[in-house]
Amino acid sequence: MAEETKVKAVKEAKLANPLEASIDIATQQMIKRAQQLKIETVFDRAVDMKPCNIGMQGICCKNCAMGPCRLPLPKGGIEGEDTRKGLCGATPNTIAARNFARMVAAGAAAHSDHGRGVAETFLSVARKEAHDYQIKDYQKLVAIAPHLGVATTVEVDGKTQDRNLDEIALEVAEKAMAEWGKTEGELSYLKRAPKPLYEKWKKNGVLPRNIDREIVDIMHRTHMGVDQDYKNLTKQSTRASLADGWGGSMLATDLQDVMFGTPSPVLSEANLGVMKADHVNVIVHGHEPLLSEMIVAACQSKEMLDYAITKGAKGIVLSGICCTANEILQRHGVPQAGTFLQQELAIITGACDAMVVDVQCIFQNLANVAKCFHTKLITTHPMGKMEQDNVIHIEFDEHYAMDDAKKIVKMAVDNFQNRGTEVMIPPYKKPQVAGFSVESIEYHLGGSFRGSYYTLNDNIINGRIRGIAGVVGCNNARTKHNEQHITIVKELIKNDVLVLTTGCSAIACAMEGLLEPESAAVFCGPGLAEVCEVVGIPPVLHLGSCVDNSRILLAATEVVKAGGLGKDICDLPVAGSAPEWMSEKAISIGQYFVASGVYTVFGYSLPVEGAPVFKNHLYKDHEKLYGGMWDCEEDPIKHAQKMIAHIDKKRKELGIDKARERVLMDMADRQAIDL
Ligand code: NFS
Repeated sequence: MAEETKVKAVKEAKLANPLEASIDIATQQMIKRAQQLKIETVFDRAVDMKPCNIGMQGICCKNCAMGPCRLPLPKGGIEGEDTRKGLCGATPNTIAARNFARMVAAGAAAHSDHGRGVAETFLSVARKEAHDYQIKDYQKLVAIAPHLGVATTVEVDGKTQDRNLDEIALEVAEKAMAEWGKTEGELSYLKRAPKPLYEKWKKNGVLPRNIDREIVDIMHRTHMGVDQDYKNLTKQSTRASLADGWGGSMLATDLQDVMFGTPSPVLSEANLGVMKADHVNVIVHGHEPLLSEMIVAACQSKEMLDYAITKGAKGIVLSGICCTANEILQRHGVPQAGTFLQQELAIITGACDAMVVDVQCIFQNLANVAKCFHTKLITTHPMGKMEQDNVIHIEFDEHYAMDDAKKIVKMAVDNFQNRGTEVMIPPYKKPQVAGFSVESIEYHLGGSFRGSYYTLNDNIINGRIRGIAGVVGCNNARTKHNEQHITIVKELIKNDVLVLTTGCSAIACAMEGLLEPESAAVFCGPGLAEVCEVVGIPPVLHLGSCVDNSRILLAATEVVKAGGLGKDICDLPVAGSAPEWMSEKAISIGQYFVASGVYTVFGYSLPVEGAPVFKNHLYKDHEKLYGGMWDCEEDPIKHAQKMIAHIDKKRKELGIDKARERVLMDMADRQAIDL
């Protein structure tokens, strides 16, 4: 293309309307700022390029070179027999189920490979080869050991004694590593699920054998000419997703807790306004906390702080984007600069001296944006490099973790003096209380004497808390940034539904002030407001990153164990939601929530619309198989109301719907309820 035409094409590209792109004022201001500086962002690209309608419906097959075969639904729907087929004869159901399975495989691989990295580092720690890390939470180590078949006591002279902790750590590390590739048996953590759920998985033939195998299995069976039965394909999607939720993700969470500490409530802040113009700003973005844990320590070290002062800065502000942000927020109270869709905007402030990225959810366009400023963009993972020449690669090695972290922070400090005059940090941020975990919920909601889930269950039974919702997942530039998350969460808490949140949804809630305990009085129904005020918690509990969705599975299991609300997760008045999902990881999460018995509603659109029979399998048949099922609803109020309707259906089945009508019960009321 001639240079002139090229420039014209760029000029004619449509620009996003900031007010339509986001509900967040800091984001709106920065989109405007980017447009003034003629820097293109994802928001502009989203108005300039529309998604492919056939791909969106899930019915484009590009698994062989006879295609891509595209099987759009005829206008007005199918009348009579559905005769659509690809060159090989693949039906829309086969194609959509194959595409769905590949999304599950990619999502499970991303979470589980993250988990593998953590397990490898943990093994180095247990072998005393990675000196910058230690075991911080021995209590958790001892708690998870039996689930991996590791004994925590030994018999000496006929007496039972506690086993040496170093020995336990080493065996836990080895057993954990084996989960990715063991040749026999099934994943060890599956038995942590309620027994009826485990039995359902067994009956349906979906107990994962090992983590890697279930992912490879999907890649094989979705190759041209293998599995051509949407039900059989989806069965394998379930198996691989369970290997993620109850395998790779759960191991990642557990081992991170053991090494870096199990989260407990912390006070922090969220949104771009956490950056400071007179400080060195380091932003970590991505997913794996191995390096970012070290960067936290390096940024807080006297050596680096003194160094920053010699360079004319008042200090160092570390903040995070995406799930890395959630990891270091939960354990250290490090503030969050923003969600997935704000990554380019953080650089456009002109005050980001270094952005350090590892894997997942990182825009390649960050490199183009960084070129317009002084920002050093540093990739750190052997798997995550960028082709642009302004990107610096510093490969992280867990054996020299602190050295690597200091090198990176020093680079940011040295870069402080290179800032241009174009600094604009939007002055918006909100305080938040984050840092919840299965353990800290038990402590907070269980009361100081009991430390259990009984009090939570009591409050659900007596109707003060109508139910529990997990609201999780991404931003998607095809929806208004944060609008769905916030509208849905507000509607849920208004109706006395306690919300557990992770991922970018949690950051969105924090930016809106919903993670402040004070928000209970403003936004909650009377029952939930009362519980939150008495206990001193926000109505939206931040449980961490997306791999920490495993915490939601275990919290639900604890609720089952505490009694009075049925025998399985599918009996509970709970529902799940990913309002603005975009990543393949979200599909894997959705599938393991559904297969664990949770009614799960996605926003935006699911790639199943072009294959109605397959869609019906996910939305209806799954309820019979696992007790949970998929749904999709774009309208946020209807979305929340569908979740509430499901919660009410479960309350009715449990016979506690009457309690809700009265909400506050006396002793006689309680005795009248036959559970
Ligand atoms: Ni989850 Fe976390 Fe955010 Fe979505 Fe990406 S950061 S792992 S995938 S975008 S929630």
